[in-house]
Amino acid sequence: MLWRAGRHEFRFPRPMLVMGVLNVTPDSFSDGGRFYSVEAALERAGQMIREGADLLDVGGESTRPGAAPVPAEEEIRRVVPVIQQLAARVSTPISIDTQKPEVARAALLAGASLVNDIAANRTDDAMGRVVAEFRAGYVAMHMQGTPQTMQQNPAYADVVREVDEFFAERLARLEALGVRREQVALDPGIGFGKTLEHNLQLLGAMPRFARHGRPVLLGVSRKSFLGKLTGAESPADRLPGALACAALAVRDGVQILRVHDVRETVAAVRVAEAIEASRPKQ
Ligand code: HH2
Repeated sequence: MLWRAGRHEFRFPRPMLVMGVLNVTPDSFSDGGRFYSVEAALERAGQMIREGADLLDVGGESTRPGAAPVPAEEEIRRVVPVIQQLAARVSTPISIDTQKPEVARAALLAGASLVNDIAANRTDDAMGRVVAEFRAGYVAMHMQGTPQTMQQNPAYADVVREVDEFFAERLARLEALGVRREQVALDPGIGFGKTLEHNLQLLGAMPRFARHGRPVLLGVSRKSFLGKLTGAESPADRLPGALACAALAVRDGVQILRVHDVRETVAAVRVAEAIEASRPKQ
């Protein structure tokens, strides 16, 4: 299986791709304000690359439940200088974490290679057209509702089936817009319009999503469901829970992990991969 993102390509099977989170925001739930200046963001990016990040995911708008929306001009003002500087200095593929086609376009022009879209459920086609035009990589994430409303009362008849159908529907729609399947990765969107039970059902069903023949991305890093399970109130204390998910993701054939804690995640997945490789073939 091949995943193309601009001039980059990834062939699977291969070791887990680790995507390091670079939030250039004042208010992200676990690291808001820490990497808000261009200098701090570049420093953090360099650190994540040294720790083994395969991709960098630059975001200028927090998507935590209830976060205030950011106008496109402000989001562009936050992310474009960071992406320009990064693209000039590193060969690591850069992802833009945005819901807005105009931000995606500005970021791709600045040197990003893929778009990480938490709002892939939208009904207008503008984002798909931008991705097609730039031949960018694309992460289609499932979300019920919007960050402003998503945790009010998430409800599904069968969350796994609905997410799985969403993937099939999105792949078809994107293809109709000129986005090739090989550009797309799929993400069930843990915590985006989901209760603890929904998150666990999705995590227990990860192998099912392989049927689409596309890489699957998982983002659990520091999320509140880990706090609910372990009692870890502070996001930074949720790392052990996230590492348990990372190891199981290796077993379940997940291809990409989106994480804040790159060094620890890389170590955990390398151990899990070594064990997986030594498993007797059935
Ligand atoms: N989670 C967050 C943001 N973007 N993108 C994908 N594809 N999958 C995810 O699970 C995902 C995501 C939330 O985490 P974070 O960026 O740390 O927080 P915030 O949205 O508050 O900036």
